[in-house]
Amino acid sequence: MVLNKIGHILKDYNDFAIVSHVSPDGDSIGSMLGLFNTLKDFGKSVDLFVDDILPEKYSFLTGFEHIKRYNTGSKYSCLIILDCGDVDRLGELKSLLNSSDIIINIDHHISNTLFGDINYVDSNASSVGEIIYQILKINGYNISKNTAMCLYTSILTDTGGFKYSNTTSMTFNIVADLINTGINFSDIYSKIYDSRTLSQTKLLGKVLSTLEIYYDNKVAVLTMPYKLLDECNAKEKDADEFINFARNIDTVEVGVFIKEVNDLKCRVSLRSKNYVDVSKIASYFSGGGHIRAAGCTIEGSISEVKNKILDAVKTVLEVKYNK
Ligand SMILES: [Mn+2]
Repeated sequence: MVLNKIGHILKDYNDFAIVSHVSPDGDSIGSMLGLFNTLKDFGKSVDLFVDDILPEKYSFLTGFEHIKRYNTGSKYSCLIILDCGDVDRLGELKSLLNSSDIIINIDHHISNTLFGDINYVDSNASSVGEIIYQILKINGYNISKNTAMCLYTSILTDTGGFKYSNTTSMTFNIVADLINTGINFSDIYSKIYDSRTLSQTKLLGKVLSTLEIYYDNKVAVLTMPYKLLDECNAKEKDADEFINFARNIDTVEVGVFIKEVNDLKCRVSLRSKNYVDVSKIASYFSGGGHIRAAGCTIEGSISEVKNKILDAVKTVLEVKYNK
């Protein structure tokens, strides 16, 4: 069985590199560090890589400070790739593929291209954290409190706080076991979800003040002129979650967030609640995504882009309005 095979490699090999995707999230960071902490307890040499800036809110996890962005040409006996559907998700760290004896690919994306020498892809797992838990359990590893914090973070974030449909009874069984190690799960929750930097909070205030409502209160639009980022000393990433404030308005079906990239184009995020397929709207503008969450880039000033996207949303809403 693949999980045992992976277990043997974890025991037999001595030097590892663990790498995950660009735009790191709670699952990629949590699963990397969960595995890292366990291997370190067994005296293994483990290097960690992510080709991106890391979200600070995960810095409370043990080992976070060891995650490096660049590989300076080291060789590894075993390269473990987590939460990546394909090798392009590694960014520049794709170079690591040629610097190890064996590649283990562990993932939960159904689209995984099985690029490893050993592949374990479980699309029923809520998160890679859940898979790492199973690998450790099946192979007789004791799960320490540090590892449990990391795996809990993985599962918590990839299930959206246990609210997405990928949450199963297995998820809760695993979480129960992790909680039994004595982790402070409410503290982890508030570190991840109840924490915002001052710059982010200032930016949120300015973005919320741009709120506009259309089509019988079914569509909410937020905009972010790029000058706001300088004014608030914030980065575009700081605004990632702001679209939820548009979508979460009780009467709203479609939330739109228009981020000005420069004078010539804007990035648009779309979220829907119950019945609108926003991926259709995004693909009309050569973007993509899922039914309830999608995005695209549209040429034009904020007001031009707003008009274009509102026209498209109107068509999909299939209701007659006189502007
Ligand atoms: Mn994941």
